[in-house]
Amino acid sequence: MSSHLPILYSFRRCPYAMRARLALYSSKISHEHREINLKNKPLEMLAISQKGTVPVMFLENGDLLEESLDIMKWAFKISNLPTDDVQLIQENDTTFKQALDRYKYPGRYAEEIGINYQEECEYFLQKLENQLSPFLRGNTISFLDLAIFPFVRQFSMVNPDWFEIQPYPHIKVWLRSFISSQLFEEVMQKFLFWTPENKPSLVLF
Ligand SMILES: N[C@@H](CCC(=O)N[C@@H](CS)C(=O)NCC(=O)O)C(=O)O
Repeated sequence: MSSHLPILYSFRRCPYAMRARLALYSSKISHEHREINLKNKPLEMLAISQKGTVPVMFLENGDLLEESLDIMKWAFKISNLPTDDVQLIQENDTTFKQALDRYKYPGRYAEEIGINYQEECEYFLQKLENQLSPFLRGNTISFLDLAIFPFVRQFSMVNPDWFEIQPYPHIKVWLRSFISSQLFEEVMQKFLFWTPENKPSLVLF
């Protein structure tokens, strides 16, 4: 069964999928949500997007958005909100994300000997701490906040007791304001894994 809405293939805890959903929900874009099992990806998704990562968004006109930032930009364009393509997002997606994966999963990567990945992550956190006022672009939540927040949340959850006593007052307020928001609650709602037989899960605005 299918709807006539854009289709989002997503995974609840994936930070890339989370940023895409944050943009879709804050832009109030109705869509069909397809929750996937990363260990058993549906053939329907792999047939349209061979690279096999989420999020993937399949538009009504047949276009495909295979990068989370492209989904965000598409959503923001529709709702006439300004997008952002700054160095900070690039840094988040490269050096910070690499260090975060190694901090989160010690022993999984070969090159980690002698490197303190928590400290590596903190170079980036310090930049955010200095820029937050109270959001990354001033008084209102912007594209930049939505793009980066899920990754910093992940960092804060690796060792929450340690994080709680670190001197990042602005980041902590920023994280709390997101985590306690209605937007975040909506974006984190739970869906069963999608199957073609079941009724589609529609997110309607
Ligand atoms: N550059 C991609 C990265 C997406 C990505 O790596 N997503 C992860 C989940 S968080 C994934 O789908 N990995 C494939 C897998 O685990 O098989 C984007 O921004 O959308």
